[in-house]
Amino acid sequence: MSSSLLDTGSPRETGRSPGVLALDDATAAAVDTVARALLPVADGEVDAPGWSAAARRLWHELPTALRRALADFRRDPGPGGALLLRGLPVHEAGVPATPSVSGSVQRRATLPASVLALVAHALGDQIAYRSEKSGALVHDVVPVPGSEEFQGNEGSVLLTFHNENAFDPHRPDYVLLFCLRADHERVAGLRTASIRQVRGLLDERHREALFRADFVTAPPPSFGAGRGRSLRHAVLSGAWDDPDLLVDFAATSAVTPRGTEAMRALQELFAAHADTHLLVPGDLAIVDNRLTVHGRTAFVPRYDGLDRWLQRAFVARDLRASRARRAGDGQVLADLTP
Ligand SMILES: O=C(O)CCC(=O)C(=O)O
Ligand SMILES: [Fe+2]
Repeated sequence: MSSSLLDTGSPRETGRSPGVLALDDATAAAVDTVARALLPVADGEVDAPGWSAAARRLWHELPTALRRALADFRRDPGPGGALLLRGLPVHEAGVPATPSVSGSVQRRATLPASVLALVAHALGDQIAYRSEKSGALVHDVVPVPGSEEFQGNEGSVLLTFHNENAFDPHRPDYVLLFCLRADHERVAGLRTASIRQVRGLLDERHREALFRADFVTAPPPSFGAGRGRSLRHAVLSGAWDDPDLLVDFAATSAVTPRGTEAMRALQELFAAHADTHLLVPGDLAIVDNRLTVHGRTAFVPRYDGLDRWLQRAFVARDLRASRARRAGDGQVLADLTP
């Protein structure tokens, strides 16, 4: 199979694997109230320690149905390894023009940033990386003029499947993607594919090859070029019948021919069994980055202020594990030292 056939993202919404929680109006209104209580804290500075500290306390005030769904997902992310929350408050009429500059982030508290922080703290601790998007906790995922072909979230061509920050031993456990605005043509699909969806379909010899430490992974372009690559690692690890997954099809390469063949087989299975989510405003997708890769189908930006706009946050389940990389026990991880 040619590589162009491997990864043709379908613009149709597919799949039923991820859990979905659609909030009713009363539940959404209750979330709105809690999110608004967070807005003025720490003078509305999202990256101030006081803001996250408040989010860590306030998420307990979220409606029970939402907290229960998040606790269940945290314990067992299900076959699809992703959870889609629908109907969260974004108040579309008040959403400003979609930014279009490279590296765009949200440092001032907004309603979507508050919702992200509350959901993040229900799952763990919100983290960021010093070298990515200037270390901010809330990232804009928007198309950027001139970056159309970029294999990163500023591009608009097909974005191949990846575990987020796969090269980093302290990669996030969860990636949160909150939709403020869909693309004009409603064809940009967030795609998710979990190893649980395809593990039973992998040939035994491919599975065995993927369990070997025969792979290396380079940092993504969002970290800037030339930051070296990971130590050799396995793509599958842990339980033979329910493994963890670590791969980025744009950045991981095998050091053996059988590894290359096995990665290709895995990529074909993901392409065939992925779930595609055409996110609309108020949808928040939570991807379990230990089991699930994600990507995005292509779309055509217009750069008219009404382009697709997601806001993104990362979560670590065990913040302590990265303490040596976090000055002052903050939430921003320093670069990996070579
Ligand atoms: O644009 C998307 O739907 C996903 C982009 C992505 O992979 C990311 O922001 O981590
Ligand atoms: Fe990503």
